[in-house]
Amino acid sequence: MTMKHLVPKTFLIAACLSVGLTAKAEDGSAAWLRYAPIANAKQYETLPAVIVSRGESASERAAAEELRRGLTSMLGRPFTVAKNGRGAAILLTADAHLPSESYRIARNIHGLHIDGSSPAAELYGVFHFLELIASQRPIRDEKTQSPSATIRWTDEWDNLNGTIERGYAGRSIFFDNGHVRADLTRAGEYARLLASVGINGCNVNNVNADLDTLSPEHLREFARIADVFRPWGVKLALSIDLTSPQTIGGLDTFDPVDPKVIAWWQSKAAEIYKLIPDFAGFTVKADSEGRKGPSQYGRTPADAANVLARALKPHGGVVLYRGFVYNNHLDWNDRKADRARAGVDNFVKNDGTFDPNVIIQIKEGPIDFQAREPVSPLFAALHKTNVAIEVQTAQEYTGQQRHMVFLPSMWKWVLDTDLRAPGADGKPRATPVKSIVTGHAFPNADGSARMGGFISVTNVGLDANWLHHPMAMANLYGFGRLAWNPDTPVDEIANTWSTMTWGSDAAVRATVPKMLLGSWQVYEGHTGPNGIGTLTNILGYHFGPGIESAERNGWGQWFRGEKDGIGMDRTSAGTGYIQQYPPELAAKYESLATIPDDLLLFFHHVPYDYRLHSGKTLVQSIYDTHYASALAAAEYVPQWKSLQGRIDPERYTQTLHLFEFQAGHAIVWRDAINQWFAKQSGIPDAMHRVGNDPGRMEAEAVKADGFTPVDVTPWETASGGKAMVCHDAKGCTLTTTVQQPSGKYNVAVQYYDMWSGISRYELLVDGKRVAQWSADDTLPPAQFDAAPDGQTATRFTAQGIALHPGATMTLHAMPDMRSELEHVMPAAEANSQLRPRDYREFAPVDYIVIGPDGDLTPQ
Ligand code: GCV
Repeated sequence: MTMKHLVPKTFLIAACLSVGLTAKAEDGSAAWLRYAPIANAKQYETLPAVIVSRGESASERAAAEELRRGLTSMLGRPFTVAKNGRGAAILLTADAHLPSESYRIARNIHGLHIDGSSPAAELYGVFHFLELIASQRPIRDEKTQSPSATIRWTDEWDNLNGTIERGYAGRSIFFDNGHVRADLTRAGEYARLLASVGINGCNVNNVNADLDTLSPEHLREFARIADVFRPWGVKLALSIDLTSPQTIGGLDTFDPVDPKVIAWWQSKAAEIYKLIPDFAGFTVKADSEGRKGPSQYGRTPADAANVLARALKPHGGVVLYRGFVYNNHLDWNDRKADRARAGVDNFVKNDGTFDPNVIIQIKEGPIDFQAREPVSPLFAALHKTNVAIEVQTAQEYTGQQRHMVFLPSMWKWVLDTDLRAPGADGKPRATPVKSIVTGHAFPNADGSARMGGFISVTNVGLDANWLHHPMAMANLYGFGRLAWNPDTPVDEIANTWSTMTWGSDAAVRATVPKMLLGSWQVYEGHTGPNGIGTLTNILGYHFGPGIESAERNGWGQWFRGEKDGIGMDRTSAGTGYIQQYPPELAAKYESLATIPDDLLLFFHHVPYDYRLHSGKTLVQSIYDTHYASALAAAEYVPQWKSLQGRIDPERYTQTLHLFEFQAGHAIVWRDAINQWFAKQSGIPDAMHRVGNDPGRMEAEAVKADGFTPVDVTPWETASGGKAMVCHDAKGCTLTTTVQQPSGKYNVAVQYYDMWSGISRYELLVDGKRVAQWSADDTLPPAQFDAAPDGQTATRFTAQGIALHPGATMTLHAMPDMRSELEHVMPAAEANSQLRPRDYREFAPVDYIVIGPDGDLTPQ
């Protein structure tokens, strides 16, 4: 008798009903605004069913409609919107006495008031109220809520051709084929999401701006985006190229102090504001990574920023001038050269010369969104200049939305880092980054807070769920929450986001936030240990391991892994970078006695057997951390599986596949880094794990038919440095004889899945097929030709395969031999400047591993 026959029928009906209620198919597009029915709606039964809003503006109408929609859906009873009302009601009102962008929620005998200082603030109040209901919190009078800073923007690196630089979730929601899309529905929905977490600006085009961004034709099109943003209180901003007066204006110069250039910017600003009266402003990337800038004329960043600022000022606009100015042709042989120094070196001399509507937009760390870097010293170096922090929700260096990495944990660490900048008396005082970017640490001369803020490079795409990995949306949500209030605890962000996104089932609530909250450290643990920066392929697309790509070139992301030791010496004896921090913090970083283990290699060059504060040697700590973190990543799979049936199947399955991918890729990272350190240091793993992988059979070592060996570059991204590839259109096989005792095993195949081509694989035991799969892109879109390496390495695991000693196990692989012409070129490429690629994929295989629990254990 099966279990099913033992279960009472009534129980089955109830179970089906409850699953049916909570688990309907979803595509993730609703993000955290799902408004799922809540379990205990009764607690809100006294909430009046009439929403009274007298406001006429589009934002006030949007606020009232949002409230109606959310409450009706969550509480399961009808709510209506009225212009006037008798009796108890929820009243949405404008209250000009409240501070700018602020709202207040209060109850009185007439019902409930949500008051906002502006229509957008009413929206913020409504979204906050809906969040309280979604998380089933009590409704109380709340004190006035105000944002921490004026600038709360996302930057999207979208190109007019519809591609997105460092975008990992499909093509642009704004642009296609050189124009603004005809259908801007998604852009409007995005603005609604942004408003729900208090974001008030969105820069829609790449900071590497198309040169004709400011042409009259494009400006008219951008105005349509501003129109769909407007009801949600989100203002449009644009990235511009400083050469515009020359490239599209036809002038013979773009020298910012030239009167013709000044006049050009003034007239361009007037043209923009005619079309977009609430235009937010410009973002500028100049003198950086090939973008031209004021240095061409011997002018300063302030000269350039101010000419724009003065053109925008009469209309109320601002200039976000990026602090990301550095030389990417540094001399690797110069031990004093240091990219990290660039921010302070380039900007501190201009402190106090920027206009009041200029804000310097500073990346959180001195390099470039690495898994961990110290905070940028530029935050503490500008005392008379507005500054904002730039973080990256797009996970360029942190797993590209194929790994779960909850970035609010990192951002909170950054925002809470106390730079200990001296006060007027010269003594160190509390100056955490959050106090600087909110304008309080270095106020204006009259004591008022400087303009400051928060920018997130977000890069949402046309994928239904915006960022591809459902868990990545926690980062966008968390960014908004921290920008509104940088004191928001990260566990509160994780809990609320999880409940709104995945529902209030107790097991889900107990599991998801826990997974999120440890995930940054897990990722850091198997990718970039001890402050080394990045070990990803910096010359490619920044995803998988490619350790030495950071060395011996002009990009300056060096970690100087040498025979005697590893790490950048940034002490006074080295590049002197540490001295850019205020003295108290500089002293802490300068001394080996006080430098934290997790930043050691960013600041110091130490031997591989250097003893950390943890008591372990550096190299042993690296080995251990990589095994522990890969194991932690692997555990996401069973943790997530424990939630099956408690989450709608569509999002459950998509997320499961991503966790399975992450588990495999964490092993790629672990082995690449550990093998590299073992070779480089010559110090073996005290626990004999590195290079000793029980159950692993190298593809090049088993019986091969048709396959031929290839060297993989870099060597550490293949087990043994080699893989097998199949150039035979009929297919190739690898055959091995099982040695393991009889039992059920997970069998994992480590292979390479290029963006181009779809190879097919089959696993057979004693001639019977036990699994089959296609190599059809779990990976983020490649921006360069793909090859077998750390970006494309992935694995498939066949679970619970019955094996016995002497059984014949065969891997049969069919390469994709179609030529470029036979493939339909993806639109992304047809529109881009990318090189034509080789579409063939020769079914590359690295190794096969048989284990009692396959890829879920450290091998
Ligand atoms: C938009 C890094 C990225 C670039 C990006 C640049 C920037 O270098 O890899 O894609 O360019 O940062 O922030 O300007």
